[in-house]
Amino acid sequence: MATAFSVVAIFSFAHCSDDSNAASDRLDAAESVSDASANDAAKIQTDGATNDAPLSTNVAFFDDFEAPAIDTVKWKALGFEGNQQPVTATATITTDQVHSGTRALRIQDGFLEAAVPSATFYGRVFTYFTAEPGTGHWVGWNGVGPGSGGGQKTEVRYGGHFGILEANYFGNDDEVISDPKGYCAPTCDNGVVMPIGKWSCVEFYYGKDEIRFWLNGTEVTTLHVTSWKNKSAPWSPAYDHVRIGFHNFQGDSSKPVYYDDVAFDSNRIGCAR
Ligand SMILES: [Ca+2]
Repeated sequence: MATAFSVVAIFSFAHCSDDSNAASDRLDAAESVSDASANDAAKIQTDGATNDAPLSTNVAFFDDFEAPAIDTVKWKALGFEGNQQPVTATATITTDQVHSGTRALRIQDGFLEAAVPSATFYGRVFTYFTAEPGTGHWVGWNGVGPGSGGGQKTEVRYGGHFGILEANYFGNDDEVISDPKGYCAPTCDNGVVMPIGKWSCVEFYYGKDEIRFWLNGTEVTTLHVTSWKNKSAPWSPAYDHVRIGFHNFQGDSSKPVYYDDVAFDSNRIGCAR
């Protein structure tokens, strides 16, 4: 198993499809982060379910998905990464799982894209993963800007790989793994896992040659990236759009992922509003 997660495997995703039991062997530390924040999220969810005041005020962009259809002024629905033409079926309004009110966003293998609120920006989403993403490479949250080649945009991505959260840079597919050992050598056992079957508060920051990530109010400091393994600054594009969604490059993308109470702003938003 250890050799399957070698540095060589980083550059050959085809070798990373071994969906072992690693996901069930997470560090206690990662679990405690999830548990602590889950309490906060559950409290907010309870408040939201009673149709109290909106969770977010005074932010540049906010959507609680309470309208009966996707707001096409705010959002454009896309297919999965690398297949970016509009695919409206990937994003629907649902009552299946809600964080606030009576409706939320349901994503099925694709992304919603919005214009960024400012050149550097923070995002806050509540998200509900219905299934363990497995050890394949998956993406959930992207800051995008013009690419050097004029084709697919430069995508600065947060998601997961090897069963734990990670950051990923496209076009060179550089990765930063949430395991403090980095690049999973020899294992990814110290990484931070995405909670499953519960609402989680995910926050991200896209700055100039800097990105940061928080899970349920606690920063995943191993995902604070200022320089990639194979690409030093300047590397950040002139961000023009932000995407939320889900796609698994090497695994099952058929399970829905839910979003609610999405906010973007030039200042950090936090999970409490
Ligand atoms: Ca809602």
